[in-house]
Amino acid sequence: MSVQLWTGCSVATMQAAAGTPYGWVEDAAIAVEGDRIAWIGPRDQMPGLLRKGCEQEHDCRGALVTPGLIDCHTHLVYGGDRAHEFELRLGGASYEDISRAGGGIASTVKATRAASEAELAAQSLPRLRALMGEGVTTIEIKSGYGLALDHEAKALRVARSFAREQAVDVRTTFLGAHALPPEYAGRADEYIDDVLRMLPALHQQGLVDAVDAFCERIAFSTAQTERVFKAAKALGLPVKLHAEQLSDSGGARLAARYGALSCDHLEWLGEEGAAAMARAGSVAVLLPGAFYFLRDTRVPPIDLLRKLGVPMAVSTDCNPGSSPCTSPLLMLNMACTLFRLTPEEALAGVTRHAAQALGLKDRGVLAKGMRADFVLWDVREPAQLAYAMGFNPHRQTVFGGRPR
Ligand code: DI6
Ligand code: FE
Repeated sequence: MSVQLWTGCSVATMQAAAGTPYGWVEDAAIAVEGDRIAWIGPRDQMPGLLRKGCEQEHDCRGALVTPGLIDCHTHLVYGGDRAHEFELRLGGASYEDISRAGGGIASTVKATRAASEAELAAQSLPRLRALMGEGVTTIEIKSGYGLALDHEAKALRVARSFAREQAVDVRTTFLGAHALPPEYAGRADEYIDDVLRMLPALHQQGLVDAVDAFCERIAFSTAQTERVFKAAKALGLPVKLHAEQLSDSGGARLAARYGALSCDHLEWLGEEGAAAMARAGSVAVLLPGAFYFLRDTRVPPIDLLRKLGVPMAVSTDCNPGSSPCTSPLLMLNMACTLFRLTPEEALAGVTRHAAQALGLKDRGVLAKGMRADFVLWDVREPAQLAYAMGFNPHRQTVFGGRPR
């Protein structure tokens, strides 16, 4: 047995069952064997056998340790940027105005299609590196800016390549039903036919972990979304949904019927939708960056979600149009400031509940048998992670038991 020991730290294990805020362990020891946690707890309670098998001891010198952060909703792989549209919006145009005038997602589709696979990787990698620099160890990346088989495949391959080349785990989501590509203008149902052809082809290439759609008046109807969900279910793939971002379209209720892993955005979520999510066990993924960047004023129904026991995740939504954000720490702050989450809820949102939103049972909390993905921070208490704005106290990330 070869054990790596990490000591001299306090740990926010984020275990709900621990019965302490943040699953807190003072003066902790973490024993790592291979890519798993072999033991974690107060140092003076560690079994002697583990100390004997210890190959190397790392002194964390008073660091706070949390689970590796999980960014469970991103559109990180895209070409170009939309700084010009940012200027237009500052001049008075709305996100929906720009979208209807052929800008918005469509302009990113153009840039993404024009980029070669290598160019797309080169443009996207700095964003991933920024997220990793704030402790991200697992990231979900959606397609949805290719909107044609070859370009969707290209983007998903780029996303998958990051898992091989960087010390990070990547889950890929097919978001073919993100927007109507220009060549299908006025023919949304025919485009959905195309999405239903793309999905099995991409799945066969091993590029799809889950299926998402944008259910909204500027995107796809519930009927169109349901066709995509049916196809996903037929392939045994889990679904999730961009739901009730700009209006209450009934997306959450539909997604819940298909046992969605998560419903995301949710500014316009009503009682019925929330109740359906609670029954289905779907996670509410909150995206305060998009809320902030679009200067939204309608806050997701946080009290209702709390009352119904719907787990809340928090994510960057990293994308060029509504949340050009590569900072999970800033999202913690905004989740607290804008949505009134507690710092503990916010941190659970990028750890335990983010893992649940991706259907991953081996991470998100620090406990025996879990993946040894954790972060050393130069702060004393976890609330400091949500409190500061634009300050990064990240010291080191351990990914699969190895310092990154
Ligand atoms: N909702 C969003 O906020 C992003 N996609 C979506 O379905 C925005 C994507 C973009 O504007 O490029
Ligand atoms: Fe999104």
